[in-house]
Amino acid sequence: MQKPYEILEGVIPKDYLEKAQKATLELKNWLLDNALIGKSSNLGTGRYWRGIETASRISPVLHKLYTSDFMKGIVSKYMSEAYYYNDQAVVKMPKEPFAFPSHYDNQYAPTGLHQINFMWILDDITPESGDFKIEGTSVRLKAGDILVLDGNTVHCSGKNVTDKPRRAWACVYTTTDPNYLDFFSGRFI
Ligand SMILES: O=C(O)CCC(=O)C(=O)O
Repeated sequence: MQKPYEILEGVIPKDYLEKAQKATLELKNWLLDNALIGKSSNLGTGRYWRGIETASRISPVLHKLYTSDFMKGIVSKYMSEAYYYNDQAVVKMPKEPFAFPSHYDNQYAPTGLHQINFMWILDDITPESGDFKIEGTSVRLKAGDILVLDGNTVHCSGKNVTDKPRRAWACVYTTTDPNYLDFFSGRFI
């Protein structure tokens, strides 16, 4: 993509937003209730951590949205070819020690694989709910927005110190077939 990021304000239809809010929170509760963090997993990197990788392998609701015509319409504005790769539920529970150090998404993939992250914002992101910084600057994001983040754009986020969960869902596609570890593979566009 041309710019490091773009914010598509209020683009998620209300019923999709509600479905994703519910599904991501259910996944996080499943992860916590079963004390899975740190255990080996057959999703993504092979170990459960606080974010849930390839979430739509577990959630049929998220799978429908990750592969939907709605996403196709948005993704096709940025990518002439797109492959499934990862959809990650990022739910920060109240006071959970869950923050992202400065990183760019492509650093976690093999050299040459380029990702674009279409992050569904499911709750408002404020300095208190997990300050989101892109290239060093805080950005305000609202429930219903999609943050389109190029895989080379440096970003980070803080802990959620509010008393409510803060949910986001990263729908990530690659410009070439990833065919890599246990992530998704296959053509979307
Ligand atoms: O939701 C967040 O706080 C950050 C997520 C993130 O950095 C990522 O998915 O790469």
